[in-house]
Amino acid sequence: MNQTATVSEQFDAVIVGAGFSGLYMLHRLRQLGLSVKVFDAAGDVGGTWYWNRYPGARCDIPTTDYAYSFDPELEKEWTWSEKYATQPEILDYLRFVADRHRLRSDIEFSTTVTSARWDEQAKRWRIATDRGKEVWCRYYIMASGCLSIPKSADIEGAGRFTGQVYFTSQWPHEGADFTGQRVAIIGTGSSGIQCIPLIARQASQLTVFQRTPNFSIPARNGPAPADRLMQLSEDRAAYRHAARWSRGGIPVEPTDVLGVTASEAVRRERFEAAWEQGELFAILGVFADQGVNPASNDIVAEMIRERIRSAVEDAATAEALCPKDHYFGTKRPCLDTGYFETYNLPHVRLVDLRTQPITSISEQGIDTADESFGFDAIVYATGFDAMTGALAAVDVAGRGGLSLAEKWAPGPSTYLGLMTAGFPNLFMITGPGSPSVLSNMTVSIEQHVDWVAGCVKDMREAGFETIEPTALAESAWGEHVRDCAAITLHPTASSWYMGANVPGKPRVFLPYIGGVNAYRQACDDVVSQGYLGFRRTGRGRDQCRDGVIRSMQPDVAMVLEVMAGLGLPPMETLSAADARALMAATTATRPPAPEVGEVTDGVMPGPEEDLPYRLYRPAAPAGPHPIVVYFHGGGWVLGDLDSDDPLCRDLCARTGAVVVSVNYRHAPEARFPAAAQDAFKAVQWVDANAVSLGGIPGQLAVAGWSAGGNIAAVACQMARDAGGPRIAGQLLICPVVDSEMTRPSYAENGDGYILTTALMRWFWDHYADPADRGDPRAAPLRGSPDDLPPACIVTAECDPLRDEGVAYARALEAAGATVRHIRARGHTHTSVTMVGVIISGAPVRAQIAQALADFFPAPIAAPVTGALSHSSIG
Ligand code: N01
Repeated sequence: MNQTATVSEQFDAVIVGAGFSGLYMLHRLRQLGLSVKVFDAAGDVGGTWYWNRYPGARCDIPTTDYAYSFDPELEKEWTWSEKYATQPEILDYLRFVADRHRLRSDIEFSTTVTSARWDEQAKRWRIATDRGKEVWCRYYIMASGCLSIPKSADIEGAGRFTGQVYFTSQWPHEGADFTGQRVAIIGTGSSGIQCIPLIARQASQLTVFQRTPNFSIPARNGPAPADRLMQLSEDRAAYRHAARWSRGGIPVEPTDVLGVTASEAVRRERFEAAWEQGELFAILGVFADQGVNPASNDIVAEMIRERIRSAVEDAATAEALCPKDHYFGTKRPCLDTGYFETYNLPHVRLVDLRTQPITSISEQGIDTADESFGFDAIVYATGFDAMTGALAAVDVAGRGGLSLAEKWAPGPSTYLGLMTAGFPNLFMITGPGSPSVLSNMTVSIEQHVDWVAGCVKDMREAGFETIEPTALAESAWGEHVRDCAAITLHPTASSWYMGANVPGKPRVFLPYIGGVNAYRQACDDVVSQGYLGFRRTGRGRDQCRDGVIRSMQPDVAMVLEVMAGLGLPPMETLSAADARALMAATTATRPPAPEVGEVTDGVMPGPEEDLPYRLYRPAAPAGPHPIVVYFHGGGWVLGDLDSDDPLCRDLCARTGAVVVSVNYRHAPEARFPAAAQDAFKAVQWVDANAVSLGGIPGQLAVAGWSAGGNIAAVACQMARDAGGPRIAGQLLICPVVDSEMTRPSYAENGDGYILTTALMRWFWDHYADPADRGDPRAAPLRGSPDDLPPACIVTAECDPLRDEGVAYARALEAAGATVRHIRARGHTHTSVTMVGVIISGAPVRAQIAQALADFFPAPIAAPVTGALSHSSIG
């Protein structure tokens, strides 16, 4: 209870913050007829643009796009003077908006919200401020910004300095005059990079203390871009619509040029164009794969480093300014005006804190390990407690007194970045788990505000008083946010996106990187599915639509979308020959597969004819090696040595085992049990010839994917029944183990995920007569599970075959076999095996490789190299 509370008022909604978010939220809620109070610690509207008044402060999204779009008249009445407007101009714009919509009357300035408590009885929030005021509200909306709580000066001795101290994030309104002064600037993020050239114009000496060099490109500021202005004047609504459904909140034509495969000329040409354009989304989109592929990223990074080296005259300073410890784009890149050239001025010096760390700040200046510097002023451009800082700055207690700070101690957890379970009716504008800082903020802000306003409207119309996400929806969204980040290079950087700039802050990737468009679609889908993932209560009603809005791995979803767009005929409508030709055509377009030590083709005797095989030998360790006999997928009809070549290489490279991929006879030319007989014969032959193949006798495992998993499982049963050979383990990736097609996974995943129910039926029809389909050599789940080798069984969440794989794992386990069951979350029947295409398959294949390696007695190397994973940077 706030003892100092003196006044208690009731509002429908309280909003914290009067920046871009808060102002528009106020406007929208007023339109709905709600009573609203906005609190802001600042003396006027503006949010981030009220506080960050340092010299050179500008937006770095073109102002044609960095503006509200909800009010077409406003757009006509306001004209930006520059491509990237200055802070004073943006602040003027926000004042103009506040005046135009008469917003100030509902805003209490110079007032900080200190606590918010949910009252379960009243179904309202009780809000306290630092002015001793207490207000009650139904909806509590944090529009407090992503970058509004400055990091404190976390450097030893910071309080001792007797000269002037400035923070870029809290710049004095009267400005600062550095004429004739010795000035230090600590920090080279966007704020530092913007103010350094301007402060250098005044100061007699400027020393920049740099901990991490940053990528920056010239902003090329000037008039607003003519092409954008023309598009806006021709069809404003269409332009804004395109922005809303773009990846970053600005209409940009995405490229499909891959850095790794583009020619040097194309690489240069694309880079030059982006460099000349001077826009963040251009330089971040030179290549389609630069955000996910280290090699492609390095092409762009190196070209930027070339520019830095040519801009800075002193070679040692240039080298110190070249970022090398993070991939380009994984820390927020900057736009600058003459930043690097500033270091050519005789009175400007760079101190590289990597080689000369600050030991402490003294009364007179800054001491490093090597030198003592005297200064008249120190400017901290050291950044913010991003994304969660302002939310956690208020003492928020939700249902049952649950503290937001405590709930989020391991890292923030939200549903859509909009709400968090346990805190009914608390909305966040651009909260963690939403695109926010990775996008054009104004577009993301409008989308959030519109969603919240729509949600409040829907609740009032339906008579609901509270809304809150379910635990399932929230945790699944968190997984989706992590899945999206995990396929990119972003988590490898020590960035503020990761919380890495604040000591002790949990390292989680805070924003949603799946794109503004994908995110907007998810929010819309939640609503169209009756507020999926939310519980809404009121007037004796309790409506809970528990569920998960996105569960598929993002790259799998992308590939499915691309494939759907190709309009290929369904396989099951083709002849076997045409289906094989289609598959071969697809195979030819795959990216390069991982290198292995040696690949040789040969033939081995089969039961009726010779069987071609391909042997993959690892580069290391030196042989002999354990051997894995591998059978490709393709429904016993399709596939060959080429179809599963990338997977075989991947298994070989990751496990350090020899992989012998066998091309068995196919249906319909050779129907059941030909494939199974070939598989068993191949296992016998490899076992008998282990030494000449470079294998270790007795260390033999079998593996297979899909129908290959079927015959691998069958070969194990046949070997058991025949008394040999001894098989050390069976790796079954999404195997066909039964002919029964009625398990729930067929109903859930029978359509839309490449392997369909119809295709599976087509496969069975080609392979086996109905009367044979219960034979354990066709449906190993029907055979005895006793005395089988240890198994690793991989099932994919979105695979019709999932449940039979689960059943086989259980059957083997029940019979006493050692079973490792790997459940590939968010994957389809085919995606785990798509080496080099589906990045999210790599961690699953790493687990598979480990399971395979574990079949063998002596530990074998399971090298995960840069080519196989991008989880590390050299
Ligand atoms: O903050 P930052 P910012 N000792 O965190 C260094 C937006 N923005 O205010 O990288 C020494 O990026 C720190 O070093 P390191 C934009 O999204 C937009 O500049 O942590 N150094 C880093 O160099 C931006 O990304 C605009 O190793 C210390 C710097 O200080 C975000 O706001 C303009 C240190 C902080 O960089 C934040 O930008 C401005 C220490 N103890 C900002 N602590 C535009 O629209 C930190 N550093 C153009």
